[in-house]
Amino acid sequence: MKNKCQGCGAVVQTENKNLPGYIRRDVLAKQENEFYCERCFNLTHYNRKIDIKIDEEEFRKNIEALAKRDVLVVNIVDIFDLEGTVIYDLDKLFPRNRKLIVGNKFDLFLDSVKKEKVKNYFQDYLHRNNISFTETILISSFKKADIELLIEVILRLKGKKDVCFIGTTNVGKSTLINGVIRKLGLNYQPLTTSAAISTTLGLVNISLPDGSDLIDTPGLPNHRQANYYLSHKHQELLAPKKFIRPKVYQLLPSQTLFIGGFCRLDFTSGLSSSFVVYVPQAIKIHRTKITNASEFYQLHKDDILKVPNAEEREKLGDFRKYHFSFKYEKKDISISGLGFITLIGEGEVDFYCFEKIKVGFRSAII
Ligand SMILES: Nc1nc2c(ncn2[C@@H]2O[C@H](COP(=O)(O)OP(=O)(O)O)[C@@H](O)[C@H]2O)c(=O)[nH]1
Ligand SMILES: [Mg+2]
Repeated sequence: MKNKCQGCGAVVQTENKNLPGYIRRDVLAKQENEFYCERCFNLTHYNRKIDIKIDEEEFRKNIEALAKRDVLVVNIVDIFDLEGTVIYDLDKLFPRNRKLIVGNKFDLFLDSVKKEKVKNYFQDYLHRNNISFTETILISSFKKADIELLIEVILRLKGKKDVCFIGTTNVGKSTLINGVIRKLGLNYQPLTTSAAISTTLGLVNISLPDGSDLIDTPGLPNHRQANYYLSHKHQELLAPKKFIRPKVYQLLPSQTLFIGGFCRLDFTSGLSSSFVVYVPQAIKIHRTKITNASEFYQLHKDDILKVPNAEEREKLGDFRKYHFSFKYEKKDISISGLGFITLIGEGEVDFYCFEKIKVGFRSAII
């Protein structure tokens, strides 16, 4: 009998409910080959979550073991949160391996967005950050044709080697592996996936038809992504299952936009400009005057803005202030785990966001 949970890869144990891999002794006795731990069962059937965070050391340990082997590395990133999910020391972690870097969740962009353009941006970003790769692709876990493309590229690059999927938490590694299992008709139960972070807890091995292994790994904990600090319910709000509809605001200097209770954008000077907000539907966007903004936040952070709540704000730390200028060229302010705001026009912006969340300023991705 196997000794690992098929859903999350945790080594099974019958002693402590609050540790990874727990399963009741009597339930375990009835299992044959593949089984799920209690946490995976609850997560899959009742969407009930037991919070277990794996630490970075655990991630590094898995990676070191894999790096010693001659595996094809498939690094999944979330193309909607590129800056927040790229692994900047990928080359150091895998100095010798071939690397396929996959931009997942492309479905979050509208259909009208040109894949080629985003792909160029993606590759350019990797080059600028000195991250080497054998190939890149842009896909969505939810599109059959994309899973076929992913399989085709992996088979072409892997030769006889094993393949491991790595990435930060929540980029869709396990969802993609489930797509591969389904598409190839492999005899495995699906891995556990969820909007909660740290769903996968150990290595999961899937045998491919040629006898090599496909390995799922726990994600690298992402301390600079908003969802790391949120409740399970709010993590779900930030994991949309289909495209994000942009919301356009035409602002005059002296106006403010709140992006939920996460960020505040003060348009301090310039010409009337467009601010296009790409964040999940459930996040409330509110426009007001700069002169009213502080008072508005104090009064309405819990009823109108709502997310994050008081407990989450505590974890997210203080607001940090940024200053951005834009003119001629379209720019994005990216907010890791939330989305981005495209600035079109001319002006100066003071931007506030919780210090723990990674904020970037870039040429517009679309
Ligand atoms: N919109 C969108 N969501 C995805 C995609 N792939 C995965 N997800 C969602 O992202 C969350 C994390 O997925 P999971 O496979 O558990 O990520 P892992 O931590 O990398 O294994 C889940 O809510 C998935 O449904 C995708 O291609 N598009
Ligand atoms: Mg996973």
